Amino acid sequence: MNDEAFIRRTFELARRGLGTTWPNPLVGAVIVKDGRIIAEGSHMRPGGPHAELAAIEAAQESVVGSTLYANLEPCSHTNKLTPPCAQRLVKEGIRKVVISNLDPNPQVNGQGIALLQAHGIEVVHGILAPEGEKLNEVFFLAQREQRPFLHLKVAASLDGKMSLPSGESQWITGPEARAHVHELRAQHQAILIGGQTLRRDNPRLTVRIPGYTAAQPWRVVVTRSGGLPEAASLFQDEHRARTLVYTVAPLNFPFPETQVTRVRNLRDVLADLFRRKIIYVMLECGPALASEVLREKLLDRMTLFQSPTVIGQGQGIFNDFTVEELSLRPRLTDIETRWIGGDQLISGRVLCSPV
Ligand code: AOF
Ligand code: ZN
Repeated sequence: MNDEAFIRRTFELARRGLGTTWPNPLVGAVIVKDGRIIAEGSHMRPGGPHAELAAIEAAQESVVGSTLYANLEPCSHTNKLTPPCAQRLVKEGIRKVVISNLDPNPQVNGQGIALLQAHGIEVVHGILAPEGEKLNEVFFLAQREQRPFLHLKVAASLDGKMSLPSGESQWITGPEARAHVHELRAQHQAILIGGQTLRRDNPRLTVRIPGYTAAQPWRVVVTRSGGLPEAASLFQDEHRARTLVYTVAPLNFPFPETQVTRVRNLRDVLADLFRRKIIYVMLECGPALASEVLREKLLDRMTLFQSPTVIGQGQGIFNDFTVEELSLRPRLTDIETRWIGGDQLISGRVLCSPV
């Protein structure tokens, strides 16, 4: 096996933590001696062992003189939950470290590598770097922009409609696509909707997968008017302490468990979520909020479940969004498509720069 193959293995190991590592990155590590893997590790949860440490602890033989592969630069900062990895690798007598990406966390960002090199460890970086970036697109964006990554999920018809003019939208896509939404919810830290969707659909926004025991995502409601129905499931069900409300207008809310925060705009909402270490948010909102997020150039990924049916008059996904000229229209890049039951999944990164 060569460097790329070992780094690919670290990607697989990293993915084991998908949904449970936030706000930490997805990291996998393998330790290689005489060309064969002697130990593997994954980072699984914040506060838990980093991937490098998990691999060291899994080793059944001495790691002295071996090569450690990891998709992310080993950390070197000390003001945090767990001990730094770079110092540990030095102590363990690792001879060489091969990684995919630098850690964009300003407290690491090259310093992990510098520490290793200062102790005579050979470091190679940049192996499969674009794939590594994609794997950690959420963590990297959050670190660079200091805000959560926003992922819009929508179900729509061939003609891009989410509902009839009456608001009826249950169900545009089939049962397989709807089940897949629960898999997506489980990967995110929070599901965000607007007041309009709350009033119209009274959604639960929970993960409903048989045997699912991990934490439920936060449910986030953003409202301008403050007019929210108190009987809504989000304020009444057993997860009501996991509901956050952001309101522009003053709001007197009778539920002590639901945290209400006054904001001026969407940026304030994102700043507060980020302060709470919420970095991966799925939007299950309607056209008004989806359009605002797009206008503000804050949409990072969009996943569309497109049903091969026609709705005609109805609510378009981005009804309140206007482009001045075609060359300025937002578009998806790095697209993945596949069929989920009778609906097509189309997912990609959102680009708002001119064509
Ligand atoms: C690594 N390996 O497996 C991870 C790293 O709060 P802590 O102690 O878990 O530290 C979190 C920071 O460490 C996180 O922001 C990121 O910069 C880095 N994550 N680094 O060497 C790992 N998960
Ligand atoms: Zn670390």
